[in-house]
Amino acid sequence: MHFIDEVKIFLKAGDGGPGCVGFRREKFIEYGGPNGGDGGKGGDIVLVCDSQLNTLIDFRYKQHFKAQSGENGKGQNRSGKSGDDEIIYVPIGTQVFAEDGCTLIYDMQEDAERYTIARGGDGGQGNARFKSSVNQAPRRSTPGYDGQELWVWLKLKLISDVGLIGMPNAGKSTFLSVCTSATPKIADYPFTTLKPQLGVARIGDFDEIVIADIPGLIEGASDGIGLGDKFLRHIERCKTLIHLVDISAADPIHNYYIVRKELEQYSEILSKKQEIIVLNKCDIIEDASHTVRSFQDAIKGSMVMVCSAATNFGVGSVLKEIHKMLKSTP
Ligand SMILES: Nc1nc2c(ncn2[C@@H]2O[C@H](COP(=O)(O)OP(=O)(O)OP(=O)(O)O)[C@@H](O)[C@H]2O)c(=O)[nH]1
Ligand SMILES: [Mg+2]
Repeated sequence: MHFIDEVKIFLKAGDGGPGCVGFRREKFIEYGGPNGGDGGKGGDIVLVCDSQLNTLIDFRYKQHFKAQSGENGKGQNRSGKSGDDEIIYVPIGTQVFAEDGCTLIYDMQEDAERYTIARGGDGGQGNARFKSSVNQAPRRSTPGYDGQELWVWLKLKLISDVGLIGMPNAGKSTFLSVCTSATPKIADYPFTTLKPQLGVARIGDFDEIVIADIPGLIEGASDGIGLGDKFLRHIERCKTLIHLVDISAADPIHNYYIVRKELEQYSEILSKKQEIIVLNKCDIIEDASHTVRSFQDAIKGSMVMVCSAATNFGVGSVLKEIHKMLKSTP
């Protein structure tokens, strides 16, 4: 599933430090010559690809980036220190566009790839540079040059890792809302979700899983009943599926097979994807273990788990299992 994640950020490279006006002042040395050093160069702004990142979500909190300016030149012909570069880490596949949003500046494609997007200004010249045969004591220096500043768009096509499938009202959107910061519409009637929605679940400090919530499937979806099965194309490229089943329904196993049948009719690729069956709404029923066992007996080869998305019970364990599954899927 492709979703565009995009942010507009402001970049300001460091200004160059000004050159210095200075003269050699030592005992017994009259008319010591000019010795003002050059200013340091301003830091660049550098984009670096990081394969650990999946989204541009961090840019929600920080949109302005500024590199350090160069230091002033100093006496005794000492140059000012250059400013540090500002490094901005972006996920692989991030495209950098100019402020107009459509002129492509650069495409970040490989891990650890670097691209200098804004150059720091050069430092100014100290007065030692202006010494000549006719002017032995110049009082002239130049200021540093300004660092480049610009607005750019970063755009990323997201591909979800996990697709959430199930009948309407199974609790797919509720599940997405508790494990990610997405805020899908949730309501107690079928077809609340009308178009796909993505969320990003954080696993530990470093890993992220992109989950796609799509409208529910009912019997005959492949013939266009309900909202049809056209949304399934959005999860065709997911690595794995979470199949949510409402455990409180009259016949959960039958409901499971209805959705499976629609998947199989839609495409072989989709029907062969690894899935975890998650029996949701376990808070409503007395004893879930009986239903779990009958699922395990009826459906071989898929993992069966229990959760209550509404109370956030078991959701963490489902995420852990799906994370493990993703790690082992090439
Ligand atoms: N008791 C209980 N209710 C739940 C649970 N999860 C979801 N619900 C309720 O079930 C109803 C449907 O939830 P949604 O998340 O909208 O279901 P959905 O699968 O996204 O439905 P569609 O978008 O229509 O396909 C809502 O009223 C939720 O509050 C749960 O674990 N326990
Ligand atoms: Mg929904």
